[in-house]
Amino acid sequence: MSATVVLGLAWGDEGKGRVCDALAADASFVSRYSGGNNAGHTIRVGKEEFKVHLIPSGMVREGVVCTVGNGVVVNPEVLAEEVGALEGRGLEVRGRLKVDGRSHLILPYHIRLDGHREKALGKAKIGTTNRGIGPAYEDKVARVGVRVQDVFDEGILRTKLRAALREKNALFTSVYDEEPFDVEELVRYLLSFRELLEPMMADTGGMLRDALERGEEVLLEGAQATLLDNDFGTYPFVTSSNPSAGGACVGAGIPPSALGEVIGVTKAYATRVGDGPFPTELFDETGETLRRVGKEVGTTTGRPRRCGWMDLPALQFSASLNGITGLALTMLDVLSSVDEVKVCVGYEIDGREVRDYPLSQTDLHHAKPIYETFDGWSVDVSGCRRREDLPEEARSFVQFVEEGLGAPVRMISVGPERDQAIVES
Ligand code: 2SA
Ligand code: MG
Repeated sequence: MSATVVLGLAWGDEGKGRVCDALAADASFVSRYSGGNNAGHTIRVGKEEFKVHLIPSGMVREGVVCTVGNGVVVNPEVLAEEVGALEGRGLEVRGRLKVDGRSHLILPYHIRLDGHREKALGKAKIGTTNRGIGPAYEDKVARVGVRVQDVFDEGILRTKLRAALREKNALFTSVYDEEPFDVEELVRYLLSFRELLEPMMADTGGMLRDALERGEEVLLEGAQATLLDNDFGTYPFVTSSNPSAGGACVGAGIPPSALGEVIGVTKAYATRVGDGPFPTELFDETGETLRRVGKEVGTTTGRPRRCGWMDLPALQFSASLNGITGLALTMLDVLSSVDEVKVCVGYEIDGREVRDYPLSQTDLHHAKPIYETFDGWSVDVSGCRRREDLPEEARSFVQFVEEGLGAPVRMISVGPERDQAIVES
């Protein structure tokens, strides 16, 4: 047995929660390894819909232990809210949820800074979720972060908060003309989470390594996606962590040799929420249709998502970077709403024809997609459970994507319900 990573190949919201939920049936652990409550994972169980932002989506599977890895940034208020909300709906959460003692905390000053940064960027804003993600990771790298374990040592906590606020309070008061943060108030605030965190705090990487040693299946649940990766995404329009497969090992605390499968998830079209280049974005009726039929609204912020056609060179870059061993193609049913389906297979950049995803950000901003057009199928595919059940046009599209990305399709989603999927082994 080994660890399986489920990650997004584009800009997020590919339906990773859904794919994880299906794979969690065979797993004993599901772990988040990057990001924080900027994620929004939706899982449907019968008539019930669960939305989680911080807690791994494996929580809705009874018996699965969920871990929030060292690479995740944890807002303790959101943790408390999500635990309460899931327990309120009858799920057993506390006994099955572990949070790494090395995880960094998102504190109120991070959220305030996130807002100020965006305002200062003006038109060049990133379009963050305003959850304090970037500033929390900055503090981690700058070595002034506060970690989950610090909550259990009041002296250390005070010292660290003082260090974290030294420059920030000067900024808040002199540049933004705001009240400074009070260290003692923050100490009290954080101590109030001791009761919640104490039974949850663990060496989650150690737990996963032990489980792997025992031959159990571990699922690593990606958040955001490869093209939002701080190193490999459309920088600076990215998040501040590494959602790609390399980040899974560092953020979950397991060795690279433990990775077995890497499942890349992509929608049958493309969406992006937040700013940044998106060559295949549609500004017409078709884009509207995809947004309406696909219910493309941000799970965390409620922002309408930008919609467009699948960008194959971008996905090929992601597939290669992550070394995907399998593919999950989601929202195929949404394409039943359009007459023809397009896939970008290259770009025209300042008069040149280019087949590969560009390295240069300037090129990406200038890239005009070159499309391959497929006949639409315009019939309801939600009842299909085998690939043979799909209309021929849809089968050709799936095969084209599968061949283009060089990895076998493991799952095709054909509707929002848990069972509305074609599963291939
Ligand atoms: P941040 O907040 O610093 O991570 O924002 C940086 C960029 O990363 C994008 N980002 C996301 N993109 C898609 N989905 C995300 N999760 C939510 C969802 C988003 C929402 O599932 O719908 O509700 O708006 C997510 N999280 C971060 C973000 O848009 C910035 O471009
Ligand atoms: Mg999402």
